[in-house]
Amino acid sequence: MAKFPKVREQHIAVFGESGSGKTVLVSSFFGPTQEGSFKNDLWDLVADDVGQGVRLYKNYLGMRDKASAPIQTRFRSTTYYFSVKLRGGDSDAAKKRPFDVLRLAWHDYPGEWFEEEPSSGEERDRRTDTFRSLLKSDVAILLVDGQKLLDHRGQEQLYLKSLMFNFRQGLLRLKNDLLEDGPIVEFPRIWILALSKADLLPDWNVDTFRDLVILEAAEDIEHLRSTIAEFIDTPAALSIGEDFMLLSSAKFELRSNDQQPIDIDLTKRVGLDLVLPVASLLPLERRVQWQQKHNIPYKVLKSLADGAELLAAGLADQKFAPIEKLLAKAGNAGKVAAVALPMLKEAVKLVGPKLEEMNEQARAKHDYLRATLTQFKLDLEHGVIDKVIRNAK
Ligand SMILES: Nc1nc2c(ncn2[C@@H]2O[C@H](COP(=O)(O)OP(=O)(O)O)[C@@H](O)[C@H]2O)c(=O)[nH]1
Ligand SMILES: [Mg+2]
Repeated sequence: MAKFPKVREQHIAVFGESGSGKTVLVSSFFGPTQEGSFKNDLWDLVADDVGQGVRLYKNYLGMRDKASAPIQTRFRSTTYYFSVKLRGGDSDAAKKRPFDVLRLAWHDYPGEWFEEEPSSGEERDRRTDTFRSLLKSDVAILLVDGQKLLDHRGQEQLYLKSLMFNFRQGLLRLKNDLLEDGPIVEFPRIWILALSKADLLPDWNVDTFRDLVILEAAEDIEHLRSTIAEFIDTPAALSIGEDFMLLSSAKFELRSNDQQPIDIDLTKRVGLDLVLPVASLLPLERRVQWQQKHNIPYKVLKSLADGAELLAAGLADQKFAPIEKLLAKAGNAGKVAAVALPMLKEAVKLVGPKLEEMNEQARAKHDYLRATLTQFKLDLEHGVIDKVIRNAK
C-alpha cells in the first residue's frame, strides 16, 4: 500500500534581473488562492512553509489594499514550496490515483547574481550550490522586463542584448564548478521567454513579443542556447527561444509625477494561471516531440519529465496500476520508453471538444486528478487561443 498522501514534485525556475517582477509574480500567483472568497472545486493551494505563505499573502494584501509593492529583496535566492492538494481524498477514484498532491517548487533566482561578480570564494560556492538546487526544474522562465522595453523604446536591442549577455556570463561563471562530474543530465531543458509586466504593453500579444525578440535578439538567444548546450548531456533535448509567454501580476496604475502606484488591480492578471499547467504538462509534451525526432536516452527523457507516464495515463483515462508496475521494473528503460510513447502521444493529442468532454466527465465522476489534468490542458489550450502563450511546434 502506497503511503498517503502520495506526492508528485514539479520544479520551475524563474530567472530575471532585479526589479523584473519575480517577487510580485510569486505573491500574485499565491495570494488570490488564500482569499476567503477564492473558489476552486478541484484543488486547494497551500504553502508548505507556513511562514513563507504568510509573507507572500501579506505582500499580496499590501498590493491589493494599500497599493504598495513588496520591498525589494536583493541578493537572496528563495525557493517557495506549494502544494496543490487534490480534492476528494477518500473517494474510490482517489484510492487508485497515483498521486494526491502536486508539489510545485518555485525557485526565485536572484538576478543580481548574473549582473555582478561574486564578492568572495564563499559567495561563489553559495551561488553554485543554489544553482545546483534548481537543476531539478524541467522548465525555466526567463523574464524580459516590460518596463525596460518601454524605457528602451526604439532601442530594445540594447536591453535584450545586455539581458542575454549577463545571463550567459552568469552561467559561464558557474560552468567549471557545475561540470565537475561531466555533462549534466538533469537540467532545465525548456526555457520560456516571458514578458513580465505585460500590462504596460496592453496592445501586445505573445506574437508581438516573440517577433520583437527574434528581430532584435535572435543571435543572442542562439548564443545562450549554445552556451547551455555545453552544460548538458544530449543537447538535442533543449529548447530555448521557442516558447514565449506574457505575464502580468496585476494592472499597475502609476501616478504620473513620481511613478508611484496609486492602484494595483490584482484581478487583472495575465498568464499566472498557466504556471501550473506549464510546469506539469509542457515537459510531457516536449518529451514526446523530442522522442519522436531524436534518439534520446531514457535517463534524459525520464529526467525531463519524470512521472510523465502517470500524468499521461491521468489525462488519457487509462488505468494507473499497470503503468506503476512497469515503472517499478528498474533496469528495463528501453521497454518503459517504448511502451510509454504511444500513451504519451495519445495524451498529448487530446484537444478541443474531446478534451472538454473528458474534463466534464471527470468532474461528474468526482475524479479530481483527471479533472485537474484535463483542466490544465484546457487552460494551456485557451492560453494559446488568447495569444498569451506560444509553444514550440
Ligand atoms: N506594471 C507592472 N509592474 C510590476 C509588475 N510586477 C512588478 N512590477 C513593478 O516592479 C517592481 C519590482 O518587482 P519585484 O517583484 O520586487 O522584482 P524582483 O526584484 O524581480 O523580485 C515592483 O515594485 C512593481 O513596481 C507587473 O506585473 N506590472
Ligand atoms: Mg525579489
